[in-house]
Amino acid sequence: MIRKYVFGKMIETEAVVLQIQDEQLSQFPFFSTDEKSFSLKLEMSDNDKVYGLGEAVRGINKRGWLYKSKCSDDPSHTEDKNSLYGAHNFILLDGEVKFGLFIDYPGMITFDVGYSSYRELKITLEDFNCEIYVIEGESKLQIVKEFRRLIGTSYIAPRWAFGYGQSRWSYMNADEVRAIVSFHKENQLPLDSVYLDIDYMERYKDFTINQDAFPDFQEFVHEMKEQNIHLIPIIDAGVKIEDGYDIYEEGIRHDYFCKKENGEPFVAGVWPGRVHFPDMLHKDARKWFGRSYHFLLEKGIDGFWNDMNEPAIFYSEERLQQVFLQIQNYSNQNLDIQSFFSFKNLVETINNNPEDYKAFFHEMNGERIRHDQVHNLYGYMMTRAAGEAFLELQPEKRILLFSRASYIGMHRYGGIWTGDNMSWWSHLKLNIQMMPSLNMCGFLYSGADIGGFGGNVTEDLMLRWLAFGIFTPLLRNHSAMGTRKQELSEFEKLPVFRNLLQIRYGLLPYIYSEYMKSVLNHEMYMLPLSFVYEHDERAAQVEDQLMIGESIMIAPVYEQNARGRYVYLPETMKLIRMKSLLDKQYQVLEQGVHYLECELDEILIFLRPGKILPLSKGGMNMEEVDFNDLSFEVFGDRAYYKLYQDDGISKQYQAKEEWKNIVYENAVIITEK
Ligand code: MIG
Repeated sequence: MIRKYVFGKMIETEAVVLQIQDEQLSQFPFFSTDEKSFSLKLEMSDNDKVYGLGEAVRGINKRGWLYKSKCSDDPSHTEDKNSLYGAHNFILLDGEVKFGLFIDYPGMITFDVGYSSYRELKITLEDFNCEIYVIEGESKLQIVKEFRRLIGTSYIAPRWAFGYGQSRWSYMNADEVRAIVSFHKENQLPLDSVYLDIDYMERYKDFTINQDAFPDFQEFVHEMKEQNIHLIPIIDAGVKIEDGYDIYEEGIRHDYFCKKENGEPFVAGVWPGRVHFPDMLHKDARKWFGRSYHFLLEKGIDGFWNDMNEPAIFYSEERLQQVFLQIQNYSNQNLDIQSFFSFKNLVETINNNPEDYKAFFHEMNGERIRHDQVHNLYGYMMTRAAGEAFLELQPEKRILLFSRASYIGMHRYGGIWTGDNMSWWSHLKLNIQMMPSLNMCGFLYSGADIGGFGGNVTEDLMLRWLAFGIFTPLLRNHSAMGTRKQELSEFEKLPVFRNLLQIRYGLLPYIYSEYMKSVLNHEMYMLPLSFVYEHDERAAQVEDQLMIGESIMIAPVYEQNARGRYVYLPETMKLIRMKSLLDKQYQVLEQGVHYLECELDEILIFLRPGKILPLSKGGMNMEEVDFNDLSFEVFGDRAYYKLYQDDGISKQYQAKEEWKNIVYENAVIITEK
């Protein structure tokens, strides 16, 4: 059951797709509301758990910390932070009362989830112009399902986007890309896509190509396609200010950029130096920006990643000038502790400065709105711009699209990647813990930079991260300039990497089927154990194992030098220990806790009783995977699976009646329509 409460007058976000009748505010359930401090309060019992918040730091159960919904360009995802790139205002309280809460509000929200006081959940907004949905249901999964129905069907990626993607900031020219592709071919390492970071552009200008690096880009895209490789270029939010640059000139001509108070376009510094921000919240500007992707689509490009769309601001022109002026006051001075730190602070607070987000404006449906009030919509609307344009330009085809910044609602247009993590073991764990929360909020096509973006990876970390990554829909190895290289060619244990990737391609019929079913049924593809074993208190304590779809559980190793780990089984399961698609060992394990060895070259998959895991024979890319030539892992005398299949690229999704029934009985598999 979904109930809607309207406080004041919300700035439209279009996060919700269902029409729901408003309820009386005086009947607002569970919480006490305080109109003066713009807050909602609820007393929790000691054992209450709080799930959700999508892209956020810390564990699966969010209790005990303070989170802020505020899309932030912050590459340091440490435990002490309160915000990451996304703003996902959905929480689920699981305790004596059980309900979901979605706060539709485009400004900043603070979720104090038992941080100030362990027993109190306090949610504070900047004003009380919002719409709040309270969702009740029988189980956590039921609540999530209702919520997802409310916000509409998640984005569906093309099937090839479930293959392995290789990325780095940046491959500087076509030959560097060719070298990766041939390395993968020569070494039988599967590969479906190579990502192009900012250097493919001409001096970081959106919708341009660096002609020296990629002399005939269209021909190159074609050459890669012949080898079944998709090139995925990045698009940045800021548009370079430069006379003669068509995108800049069009934006100025039509008045499509965000403005300062005085009506002039706002100037920020990002990659290309001075830029303007397209007003993604302005309908016509959005249409224009989206259509600009045509420049790459027409060259055969079929996937994009949208970056820097919090939007990230290195500096604003005004602030920069002020800082230069103020800094002069410090020269020739004897800097004592105070003056030294204020001097240092001047430069350190120059990027993403909160004041700058108050210095520019949007035009939404004829109304002028200050950016900070709608901050969390910017990345969403940039991605929506692209998504809507794709519908118009290539209506029949699925285009890969994911974004860094996001808000709920964006999940209908694209996926997300979780931004600039580090090559740290703790960030592998964060990746594991964040995935189910993202799924709750509708971001099913998502993943982290595998191996870590910043910092230097080691072979064991890469192996363990990949061993988890092969279960995430977006499977991309990405790393930053200046870090140790982390292409697979850099490592010694190539055969192990080959096997891990082969296992991914073997699992694809299952992964894709479960992903599609989750999208179409408004369910989760990666779940906390407690969402499947609803009343198992022990399962609710497990923060480092996940259910993947309906048949399996995983328990990744995420600690340095660990050669195994403790695993909790909520019920008897069949362990499939895989070294490769052909090397599998089985063991039935009773319900309870087990210590299991897991070497660097092994994947542990736990198959539930009565369930089936379909496997393909693998392949070097998605084209080579035969989705009809399947084998089946089965646990129990009778087992059952519903298999979803389609062509992976058109929008002719398979209707539920057509999903295949796979039945195992009397020691044989029967597949029926
Ligand atoms: O300020 O385009 O998160 O994936 O490689 C860094 C360069 C800008 C941030 C993205 C990262 C990308 C990088 N970008």
